Amino acid sequence: MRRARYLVAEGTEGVGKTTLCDILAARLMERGIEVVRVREPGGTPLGEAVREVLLHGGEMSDWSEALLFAAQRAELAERVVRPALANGKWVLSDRCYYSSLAYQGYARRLGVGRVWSVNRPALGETLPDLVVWMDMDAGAALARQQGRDRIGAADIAWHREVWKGYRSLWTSDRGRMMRVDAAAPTERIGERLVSVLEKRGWLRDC
Ligand code: Z5A
Repeated sequence: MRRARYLVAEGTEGVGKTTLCDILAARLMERGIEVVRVREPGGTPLGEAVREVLLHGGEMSDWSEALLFAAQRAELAERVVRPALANGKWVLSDRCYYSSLAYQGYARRLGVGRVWSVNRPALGETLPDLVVWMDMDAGAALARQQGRDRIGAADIAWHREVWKGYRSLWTSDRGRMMRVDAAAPTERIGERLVSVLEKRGWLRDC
């Protein structure tokens, strides 16, 4: 039996995470793999309510923000991700705790280690097999995006700090994290990813 995998697209706003998840989901389903799509923040009734507060509510302290992200993630892990993987379904996620490490830990300067420590307990062993960092100039990525949420409305200098956060995570975590050039054509990014999954033997039906 092929083992179910938990794959995540990460990066600054507008880099193409949702588009990549769409392509990957289609490629996996063509191979008969059952896929569950999720997004963070969100993916559960509680998570969607928290998303509304986080992205469209009023101002809040940086730690309130970090803990709300952690809370919606705990709910998603418990109610959706773990059960899906246990049932042999692959999980494709638009963002995960790496966003909290880059946005809250690094760019908001709460500390990557401290933000990780409030996320870790609720996740247990439910950690992604692969985190695809879609790397692109933060300004060019923002220009692809139409609307801005409360967090995305920050200035470009802050989005560049988020990008530095991702780069720093990638530099120290080449095991779980893979970098792709998000400025490349979407189909090419999808093909590269499928070929990585093939090389790792994850698509083999044994
Ligand atoms: N946040 C946080 O602070 N801490 C956390 O722990 C978490 C999140 C989980 C969530 O927003 C906000 O919360 C986000 C981070 C913060 N705020 N900011 N910044 P979100 O995840 O819902 O939204 P987003 O990531 O900011 O944007 P998005 O809508 O998800 O964008 P995307 O998925 O990366 O891009 P897309 O929708 O696939 O593509 C954007 C456009 O570019 C679209 O028109 C595509 O057709 C086009 N596109 C995509 N790929 C390409 C390529 N390769 N070439 C050309 N054009 C392309």
